Amino acid sequence: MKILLVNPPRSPENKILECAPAEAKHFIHKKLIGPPLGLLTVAAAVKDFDVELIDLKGEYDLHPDGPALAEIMKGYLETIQPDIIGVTFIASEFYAGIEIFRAAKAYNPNILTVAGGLHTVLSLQDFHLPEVDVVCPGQSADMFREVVIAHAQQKSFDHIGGLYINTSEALSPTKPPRAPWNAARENFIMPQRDMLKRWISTYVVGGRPEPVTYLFTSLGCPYECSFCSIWPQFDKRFYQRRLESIIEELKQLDDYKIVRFADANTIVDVNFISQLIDRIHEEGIQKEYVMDIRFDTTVKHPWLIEKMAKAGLKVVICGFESFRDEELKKYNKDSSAGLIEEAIHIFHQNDIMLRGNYVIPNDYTLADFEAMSDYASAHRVVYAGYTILTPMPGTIFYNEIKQDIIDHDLSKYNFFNSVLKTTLPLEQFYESVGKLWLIKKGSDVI
Ligand code: B12
Repeated sequence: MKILLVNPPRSPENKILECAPAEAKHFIHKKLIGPPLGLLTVAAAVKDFDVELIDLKGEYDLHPDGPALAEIMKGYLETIQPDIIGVTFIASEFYAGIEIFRAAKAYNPNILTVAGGLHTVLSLQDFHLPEVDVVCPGQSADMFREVVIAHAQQKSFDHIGGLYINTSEALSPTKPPRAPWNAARENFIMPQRDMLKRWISTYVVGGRPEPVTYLFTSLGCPYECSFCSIWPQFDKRFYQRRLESIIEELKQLDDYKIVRFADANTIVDVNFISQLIDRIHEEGIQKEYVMDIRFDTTVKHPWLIEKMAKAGLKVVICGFESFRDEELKKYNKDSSAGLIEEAIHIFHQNDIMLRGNYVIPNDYTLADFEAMSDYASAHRVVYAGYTILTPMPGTIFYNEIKQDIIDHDLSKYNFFNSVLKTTLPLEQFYESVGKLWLIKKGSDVI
């Protein structure tokens, strides 16, 4: 049984970049890099089978002018000859993922196509397509394993709980309930990082030569920001990993000097993180860390930020979202904009490079852009990000606003395109967002 797991390429849609003034283009995010942690976990769950993983983001980073997706896939299909192909899905990569399945079916209609990942949880109905055979929503490495075993034994999948099997009428759920599965704790699976050697040189950030890897210390989020996909993915639950399991993973990361924590918020349980830092220290683990930390948490626990900085915390990604309390309230951010300034101060005091991210709503007028620009100029951070408030399918914000969506092209759902009608003429809106990217402290690009 030959299994092929595929990380789809990025969506090329980026209107902010297209419309930005020339001098801002350098600073605008063109791509996020990093290994596909979810697929590495799925790969580990079936490692006793013949499994290969291809990272098409990495592949296009190695060969930006490489062949088109269908052609690349044809090449891989010919060499690997898979029986099963699994793809991970987020909204903006939906069409690319489906194209991968289409290429597989065109090559050999008997290849079983299995979809997984965030978008299968948040927008299951999108997968009712002839190219898709099975959908495994959720933290589903175990389900995938059962699918592989059943397929190898030429059995049906009806006995596997939590699956959706595609029929011409509908995506049909299997009958047995989903067995309890805690992917952060008792069912944690160590990601199979050695599968990505070919692309490791592409996992670099901030002009540094060393590759970065991702690691999660928790899954889900206890906050409920209206635009966010993460807490709906985990049904509002928060799962903290076991401390020693994180230490064990960190100790295995000899190939990586820089570790990016893939948590929604790394500091939720203050004592847990404090103990984690103590253990990192005790074990003599020397790495540089990149983490997502909330600005209100930072202001509440400055001692912890100082302690983390001493242990190697170098870059923090902080969702400022807005400089206005009424907007934060609308987003259900559960925080006050007045705290941003103090948080910036705490990070800078500890020599932490801060990426502060603002989200720009579609109704911003020139006066709003001016106010945003004034605020950001007075509160500069090393790397600043200004993306567009986007109703990701399956979020609260999507449900609130879905009647106003004017663009349903999922490849635009990556925070760099407006899918809602803007108050300003569209080009002017994008240009104004693009211009904001010039407001930052340093000259680096992350
Ligand atoms: C790591 C990560 C990345 C990595 C790797 C992703 C990849 N596939 O290459 C990189 C850096 C490349 C990345 C890029 C982007 N990302 Co990203 N990323 C994350 C992050 C931080 C963690 C995801 C993760 O690893 N979770 C842990 C793993 C174990 O869980 P998992 O991925 O869900 O996988 C499990 C299950 O879903 C399932 N599963 C997953 N895939 C499959 C496949 C099969 C076949 C099966 C059976 C099961 C299965 O099993 C896995 C194990 O249990 C999340 C935020 C978060 N904290 O969750 C954002 C997140 C997923 N990213 C997001 C976005 C938008 C992007 C970008 C578009 C951002 C941008 N504007 O550029 C880019 C896309 C590429 C680009 N334009 O550069 C959004 C997605 C929103 C949405 N609804 O679509 C998130 C939720 C961030 C956010 N706050 O909104 N990202």
